Amino acid sequence: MNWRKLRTLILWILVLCLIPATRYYQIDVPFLRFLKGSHVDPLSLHLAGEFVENNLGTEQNPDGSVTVRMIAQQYLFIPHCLLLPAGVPVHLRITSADAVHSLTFDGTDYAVKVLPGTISEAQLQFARAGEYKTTCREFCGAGHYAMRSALKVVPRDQFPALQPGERGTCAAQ
Ligand SMILES: [Cu+2]
Repeated sequence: MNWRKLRTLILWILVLCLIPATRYYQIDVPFLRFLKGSHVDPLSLHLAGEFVENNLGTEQNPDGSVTVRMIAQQYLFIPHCLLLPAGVPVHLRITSADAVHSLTFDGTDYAVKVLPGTISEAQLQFARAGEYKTTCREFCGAGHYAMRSALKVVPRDQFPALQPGERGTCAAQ
């Protein structure tokens, strides 16, 4: 092989490596999730499994952190108003019942892409108490512009002590 051919070959390898590198967050993460087995059936979310209605909302963990389970669907986030304590780690688990959505909290940099069939996980933390608007930032259909919910962050000592099976939403306050 002469130098010219080798140069072309190396260039092609570099170009081919660039494609997955720039698309990593679109391709590899859902694919890895699929391999890990964290997929759910979007059609039976409300009927059985982790995302049934009485399991949605904020769960207190023994170590002081909280786990939040949510569903994004056209055109709302469930629970519609989320209640969280300030300054504790939040493990978010969210899935979609239909289209691709993106969960964002106004005033923060958090953005979680939500896809039907897989569970999106994210680690969040809200340092200050206050109300944040929860907006969908991925066009998901005709009612997308109205897909807004609320997040209420309260000081740690004002967050209600939940029983093991109990889930916190704004109604719990
Ligand atoms: Cu949307």
